[in-house]
Amino acid sequence: MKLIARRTLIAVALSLPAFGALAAPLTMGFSQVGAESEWRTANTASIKSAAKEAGVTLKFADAQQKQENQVKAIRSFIAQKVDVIAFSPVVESGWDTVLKEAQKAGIPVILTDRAVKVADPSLYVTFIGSDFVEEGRKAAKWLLERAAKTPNASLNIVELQGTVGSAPAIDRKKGFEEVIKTNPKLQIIRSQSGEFTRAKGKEVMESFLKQRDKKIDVLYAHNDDMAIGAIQAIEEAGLKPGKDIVIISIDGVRGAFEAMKAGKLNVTVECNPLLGPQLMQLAKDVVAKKPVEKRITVIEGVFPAEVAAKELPNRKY
Ligand code: GYE
Repeated sequence: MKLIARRTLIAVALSLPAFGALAAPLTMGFSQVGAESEWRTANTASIKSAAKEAGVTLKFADAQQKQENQVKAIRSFIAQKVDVIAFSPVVESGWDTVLKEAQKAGIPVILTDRAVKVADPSLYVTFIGSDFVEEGRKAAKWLLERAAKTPNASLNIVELQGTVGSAPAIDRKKGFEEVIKTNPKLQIIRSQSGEFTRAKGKEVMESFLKQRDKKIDVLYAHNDDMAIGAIQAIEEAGLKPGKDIVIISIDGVRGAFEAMKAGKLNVTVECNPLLGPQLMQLAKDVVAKKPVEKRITVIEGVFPAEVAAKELPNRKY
């Protein structure tokens, strides 16, 4: 009798949350793409603060937009025997080998922000991030509606693509093209990578503007930072961004709202970088072997310049 009572007591005590909290904190190895944009800075801040809040020990590595650095970081997380690896893959392909190594070591992998193309989807547990194809479609739909106001005019579009081979660059191009091809008056006349940075966005826009064979009516930039860089190039060329050239971009960072308020950017499609809290919860569930969805998307909006002044104070990144 006495024995049973004591056992029950121990069982109850072990299930109390206080005992759970005494367990060793979960260790996460996180390999970040880099610090290429305002979006990325907000994403990193969200992950770091959410880890602190959730009591997760975070080993954070910045890959400076290089896949080889990410592979190295993942290998070092495996060697350190972390509980879970999370990463935002700079490009889509080339991950099979290193992910197999993680799987062999029994360390679960969570993808955040960007997707990968792997032959065996069991190489990662889950992917949390935006639907980039849909973002491209939203950008194009905004343009179609605007173009409908001047049905006879042809519009020449230049495109600043993100990092070559990255999921957001591939998908944002795909979604945009899918929608604009429904109106033959809309044509992409030039398209080049600006690597998701302001500096490169400016440089590529300068080269677009120098080629004077065709008038540029619209700029579609795969992120706000490249659009902001391009705005500078357009102004230096003596043109009015947002007026002489209509500008569409993606992310919805503070800098974009400021540019819209100043009348220099026409619309931004939201892409939410604040993935930290959800990622930490997911990591805990994954380590506890709870079932999780294979694909978790983020709900996002579209913000035209007309609402920029009203929305700016509400923006969290
Ligand atoms: O749009 C861009 C960043 O992967 C969604 O990467 C992210 C993209 C974001 O550099 O600004």
